[in-house]
Amino acid sequence: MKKILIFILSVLMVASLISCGSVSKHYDLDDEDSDLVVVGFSQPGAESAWRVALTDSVKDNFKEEKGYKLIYKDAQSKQDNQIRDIRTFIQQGVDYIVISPIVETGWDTVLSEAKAAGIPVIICDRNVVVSNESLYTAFVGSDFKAEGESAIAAMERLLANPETGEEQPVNIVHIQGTLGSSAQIGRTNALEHGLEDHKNWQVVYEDCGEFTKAKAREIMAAALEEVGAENIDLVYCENDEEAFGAMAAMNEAGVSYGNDSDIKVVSFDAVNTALIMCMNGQISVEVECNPLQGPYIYNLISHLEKGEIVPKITYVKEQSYTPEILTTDFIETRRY
Ligand code: GYE
Repeated sequence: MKKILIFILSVLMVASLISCGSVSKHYDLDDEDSDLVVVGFSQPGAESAWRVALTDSVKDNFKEEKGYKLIYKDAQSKQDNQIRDIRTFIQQGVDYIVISPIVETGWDTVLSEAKAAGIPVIICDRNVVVSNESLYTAFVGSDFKAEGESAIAAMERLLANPETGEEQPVNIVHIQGTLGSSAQIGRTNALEHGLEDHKNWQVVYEDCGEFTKAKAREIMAAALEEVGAENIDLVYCENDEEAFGAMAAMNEAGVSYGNDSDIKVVSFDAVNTALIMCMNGQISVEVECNPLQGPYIYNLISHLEKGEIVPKITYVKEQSYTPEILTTDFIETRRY
């Protein structure tokens, strides 16, 4: 009788350990994958060529032959989906979570859950604003303030009139990125400072293009209709997709733009198609935003795997371009 009781108790103990998941990690992996380090990667969406390049860069670095298994989730441009994806990673018991946050705020609860589960979180691309910095391990991405300042400095050079030194009025159409994202905040703040410093600059039309070509095309068409092409001197697009949309709208309306025309285009990202347009003078300023962040994230996680301390903030290398410094040879060497 005693033996039967001990047997039943042991069966119950094992069963309860398995069901509450405390025996081991419990992601859906085949047995042969069990030595792999599992990384959950949460992207906000796939709204731009830039983001696809970021996804590819992360996927290329976390391969099985290097000892990693990457679980990738696309939140379809909704923060709620992204939070749900992160919760799924926590339930799966992944080893690391990498997040490119759609907007800066609203992450405290889910990041606390990851922390309570003992899963280190790397924030990449855009940043988060949280009540306690210990809710994530490290950030890798762009310095959006520096990007914006670089755009403004290039605009000052572009718009200066060296002969007269005169400050002509500059009417700007401002197409913003996803509101509340660090990329939008840094790039918009820089323009706002530029407006304060240059009393002859003014925004004549502003709307949010969600970092997409389709939205930006509608915004530019509306701006041309309401303000009139003759009253526009510059279009400040917060990413390349938006610049493509704005240029499409100007093409449709038969409005010329570019370095030799009255309407200049300024854009961020510097994906290869946009750099070619910059080299050809259609876009006057391209500020690079570097999506090749996979190697940086890989490097951080490799150090964490060895139990080493990693820097809290790592900015990726970026620069800006204007037509005269670009060549086909250079553009061909680039990977995005
Ligand atoms: O500029 C844009 C993308 O967060 C830096 O998001 C990123 C931005 C990038 O969709 O193209």
